[in-house]
Amino acid sequence: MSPQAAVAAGCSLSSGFNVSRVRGDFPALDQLVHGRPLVYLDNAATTQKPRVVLDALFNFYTRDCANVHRGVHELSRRATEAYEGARRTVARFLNAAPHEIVFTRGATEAINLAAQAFARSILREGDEILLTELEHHSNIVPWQLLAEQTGARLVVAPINDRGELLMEELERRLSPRTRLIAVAHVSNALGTINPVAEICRMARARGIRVLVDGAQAAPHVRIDVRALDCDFYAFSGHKLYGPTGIGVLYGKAELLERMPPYQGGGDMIRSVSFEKTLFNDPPYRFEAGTPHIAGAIGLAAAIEYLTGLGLDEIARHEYELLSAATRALSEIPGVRLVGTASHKAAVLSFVLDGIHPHDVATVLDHEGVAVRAGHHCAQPLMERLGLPATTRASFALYNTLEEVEVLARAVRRARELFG
Ligand code: C6P
Repeated sequence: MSPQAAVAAGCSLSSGFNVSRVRGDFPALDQLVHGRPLVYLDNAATTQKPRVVLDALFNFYTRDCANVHRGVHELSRRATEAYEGARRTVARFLNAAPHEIVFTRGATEAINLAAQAFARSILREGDEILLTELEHHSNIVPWQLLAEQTGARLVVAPINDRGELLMEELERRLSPRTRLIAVAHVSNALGTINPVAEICRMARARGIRVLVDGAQAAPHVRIDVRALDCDFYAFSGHKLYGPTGIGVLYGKAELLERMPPYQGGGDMIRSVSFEKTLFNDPPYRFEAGTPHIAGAIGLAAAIEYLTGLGLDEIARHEYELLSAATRALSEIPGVRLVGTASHKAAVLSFVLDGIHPHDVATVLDHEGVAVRAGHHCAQPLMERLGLPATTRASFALYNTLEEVEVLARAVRRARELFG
């Protein structure tokens, strides 16, 4: 197929990925916003949902709605089978075992769970937790709370001006008191893909535990927790085309087994008396109360959808979008790209000379283009970069090269209006 024919057929040039067909799977994309076709480029905040996910939720609530692990009746059996099937799907997606998969409300709760149920018991006064300058607040504040509770202290590894981790500096900050490294796999504000495998290797050699915040990696990067050899891996379903309110904490089995519960309640126990409670095995020990059953089922449908399309095909398509958007915005006078790491996933942050990022985002919204402006819940990073905020376009598998052109036109329009 010629490049022109590929574009006409809705195929991404390098990958043969049929984006027109894919877009048909996402009902929300087919709408006008302020009279213009929606160009949804706020995917790092949350993604739109394919029909298979909506159907999975609908089917659960219309046919199989029951609580899990409790009833002997048919609907409860079906709900339990679907919920535990979802756990197996997530385990395959991460190359983990099902009993290493804890369902949480999202990446934030997953990190809090690891902090309170694991790290709290290994930290002593004066111990160190190593973070990086590009972390999301969800991978800073839980560790700060824990530091206050235990007397541990936070140590921060720096980045360069392109938004890349300075690995020698990171290594220099590892001390005999470092107990844990908590690092983003992909930066939400810059798109930098961090060398987490290398970080895990460094940590392993020193007996340091590693938690990887995979909230922005899971939709874009193939994840293999065994190959990474991380101790914990956290992500959210809603950034991965799944429902909100569901997320995952992967933890190595040997660690989960040693960990005390995070919360108390039903389903996380083996037996309860007023004198003593015996706790259930992992992962149930960490899932107190009725879980988000429909959410887990919807997440599994999203993962099956993604893997059906092909994770490598998706990555190629998104790389093409990011490259085209990087070129298009670089050509606009007054645009400065923020985050130019050599290894990036589908995020493009930028500032426009003399125009506040919120004003840029407002003009873009009027053109039908949804982006995020602000500090992106990464205030220490913004401070490091000397910026109050950026405008951020973030891409997903259903975005097109035509949408990249609409984005670039809308940015030019913002410049005309405010410049
Ligand atoms: N980032 C963004 O617009 P939750 O809210 O639990 O689903 O995910 C938290 C989180 C953790 N780590 C990273 C790297 C993230 O990007 C996020 C969420 C969104 O960038 C909302 S602030």
